[in-house]
Amino acid sequence: MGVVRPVVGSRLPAVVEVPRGPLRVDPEREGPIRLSLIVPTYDESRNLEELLRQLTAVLEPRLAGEYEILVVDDDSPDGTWAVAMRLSERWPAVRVMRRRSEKGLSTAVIRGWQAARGEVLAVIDADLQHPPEVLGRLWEAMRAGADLAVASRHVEGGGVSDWSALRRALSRGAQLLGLAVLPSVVGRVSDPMSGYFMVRRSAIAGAELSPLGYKILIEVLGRGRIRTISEVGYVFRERLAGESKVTASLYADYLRHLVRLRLATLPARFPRFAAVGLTGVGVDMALLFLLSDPRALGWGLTQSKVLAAEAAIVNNFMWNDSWTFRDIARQLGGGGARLKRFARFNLICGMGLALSVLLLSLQVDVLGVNRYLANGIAIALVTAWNFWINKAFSWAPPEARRAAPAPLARRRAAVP
Ligand SMILES: Nc1nc2c(ncn2[C@@H]2O[C@H](COP(=O)(O)OP(=O)(O)OP(=O)(O)O)[C@@H](O)[C@H]2O)c(=O)[nH]1
Ligand SMILES: [Mg+2]
Repeated sequence: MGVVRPVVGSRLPAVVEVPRGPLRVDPEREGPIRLSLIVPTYDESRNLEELLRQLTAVLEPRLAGEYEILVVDDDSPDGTWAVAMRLSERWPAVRVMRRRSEKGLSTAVIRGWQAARGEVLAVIDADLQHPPEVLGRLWEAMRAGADLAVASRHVEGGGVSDWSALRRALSRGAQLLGLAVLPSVVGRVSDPMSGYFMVRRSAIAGAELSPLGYKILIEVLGRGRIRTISEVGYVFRERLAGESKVTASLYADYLRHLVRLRLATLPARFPRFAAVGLTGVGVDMALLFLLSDPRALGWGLTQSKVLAAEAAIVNNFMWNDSWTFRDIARQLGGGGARLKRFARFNLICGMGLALSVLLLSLQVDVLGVNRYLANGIAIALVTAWNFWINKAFSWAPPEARRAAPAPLARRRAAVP
């Protein structure tokens, strides 16, 4: 950890202004402290005193004078912000932000981080479902060098208390969906739905965050520069008091959030790959006309289609090898190596073709989707398949081939 100048003696003002503008955390703050813990609240007045008592009991022995707890309240009708103000007199590390211009859990957390002074930024729910004592282990993980320390329900020592089968299924289903849409983000942690974690300021500073709904951790993983991750098991407890704010519309938000992040984090090569794919469609169409149309050669349709598709595959390979993946193709070499790449590309695109037929009939015959919409979806999915599988197998950088892909930098529960 860098050198930290504690704010000795100077009490931070208890009322914190709401930052405006883009949701971007600054790289540095005046008078830095070591840890800022954000507590987003909406109608949590009955939980706050007990929560703050437990939080300060964990943090004071470790970080006295070098941490802050920032309650970010969205002008709760039950006056949570007023209760927080009163409690800040008893616990000087507590500060309060009362938001009236914006609403929502994720932006509350980011506005809190923007106003915070910590080198490490953290978040915890206010309803005591996240056991405060786990903070000690998260902090140790950060001290040991992690960029991100996540309290997880799905590693050793983790779990959920009394969840119904339906809620468990919904939670796991959301995780699987995330894995399908954004494997390189959601797959980095065992509990991507966790709302209890710490992240190093330097890992997210400067990145414009754009979350939707509840899943702020996915945003941090997707847009931050996170190299090392630690996970610490915890049991998600029952709410102490008050009511859940989870509604069905949050599932729709989650889906939109995933798609938004997917588009924002597409590799720079993808647009080139998609453009090459379009030229392939042109080649395929033109040849199909030339070979099969009665006004041209008038050959059989199947024979013509196979030739047209193969010509398109050759066209696409040439463009991708000399443009989309040019830098990697150079490292891999020409001649026999290029032929091998072509063979792989051909095989993968062939599988893609079979996949698109399957996807089309599944959507049209089983789900009753409009055939043109279904075709559009099938083309999008198969383009993604072709891109990622070819990236991994046809144009894998030489070093990635020699060593098996390094497991994602992750040390689970590495901390006692
Ligand atoms: N500032 C702010 N906080 C919110 C908002 N919605 C929820 N929160 C807080 O975010 C935390 C998590 O919300 P919960 O409703 O407990 O969600 P959950 O823990 O996923 O679901 P439950 O298990 O049903 O409690 C709590 O501390 C809430 O008070 C919001 O719109 N603004
Ligand atoms: Mg809760």
